Amino acid sequence: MAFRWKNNLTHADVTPEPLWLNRRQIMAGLAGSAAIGAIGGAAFGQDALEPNSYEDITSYNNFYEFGTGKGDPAQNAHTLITEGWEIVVDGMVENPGTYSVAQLTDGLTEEERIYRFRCVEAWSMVVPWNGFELKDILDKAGVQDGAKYVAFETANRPDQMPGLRRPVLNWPYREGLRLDEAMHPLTMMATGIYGKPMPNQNGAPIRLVVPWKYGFKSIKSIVRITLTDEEPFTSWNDANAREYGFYSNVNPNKDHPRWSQASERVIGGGLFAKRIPTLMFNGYEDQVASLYDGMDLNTFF
Ligand SMILES: Nc1nc2c(c(=O)[nH]1)N[C@H]1C(S)=C(S)[C@@H](COP(=O)(O)O)O[C@H]1N2
Ligand SMILES: [Mo]
Repeated sequence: MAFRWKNNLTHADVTPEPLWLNRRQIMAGLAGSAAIGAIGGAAFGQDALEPNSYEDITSYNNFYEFGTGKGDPAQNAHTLITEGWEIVVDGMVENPGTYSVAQLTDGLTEEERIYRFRCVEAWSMVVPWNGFELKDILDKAGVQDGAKYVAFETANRPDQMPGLRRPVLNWPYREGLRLDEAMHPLTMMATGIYGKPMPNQNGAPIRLVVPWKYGFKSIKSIVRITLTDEEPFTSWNDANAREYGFYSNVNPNKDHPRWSQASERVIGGGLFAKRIPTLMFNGYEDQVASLYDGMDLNTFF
């Protein structure tokens, strides 16, 4: 029996979601505080979407170091040892070194933020991440004048990451941001979801979240952060430059060569999960469009 698509979208379905939500502030009745005001808070509260379930968020994702199937990370990532995790911070910084997650995040206040996080495969989820602004960490490191980009690298541990045995990508997984993107208040280093420690399959113990870019930009299980003055190597651009650019901004008007990016499937919606129109910059246009003023987003995709 053919399934007929029915347009049953409501206004709330297509309106940008809240930018991010700080539950402690809401509970304290302090909505509209400096933190929320800092990035606008325009849609705050009124069109809040329900977060996906913990189960959805942790059972359907990509982490190729544990296999290329959507269920592989949940099945295989338990072998990653996250105790004693260290991150090298180097390149154009005042305080290069090797830091534990605790040292790197010492004194920072953990926020709870809800993002609609989406991926290049055209699916989306609403995820209550917790963690810190990447900016907080970069400020601690002391970014030198002249640095223009931030490069990130995932752990490369063949004994703990069975997917590394196959040359699907040029390992280790690497990603990068322009410095102004990295310093944006929406860009975070996440250490958990739903207030619990980050599950391995989601990038324990610490991963990037860039809510206006496709999912693959948000690199997991980071072991190195390097400040540089040159555009960094990024794994998906290296694997297929025609399909994946350095910027990877969510742009419904720019089709991926093999599929439309105009709509997305909402995970958790069941067998006939509805598709919703994809929004420019994933709905964060007001907050981030100015970063790309004067750039042709069809060329810099
Ligand atoms: N190290 C690493 N990070 C990665 C990936 C990966 O394969 N390896 N996959 C990316 C892709 S394609 C997506 S869609 C997201 C999915 O994970 P999440 O649902 O936990 O955000 O992780 C991104 N980060
Ligand atoms: Mo993805």
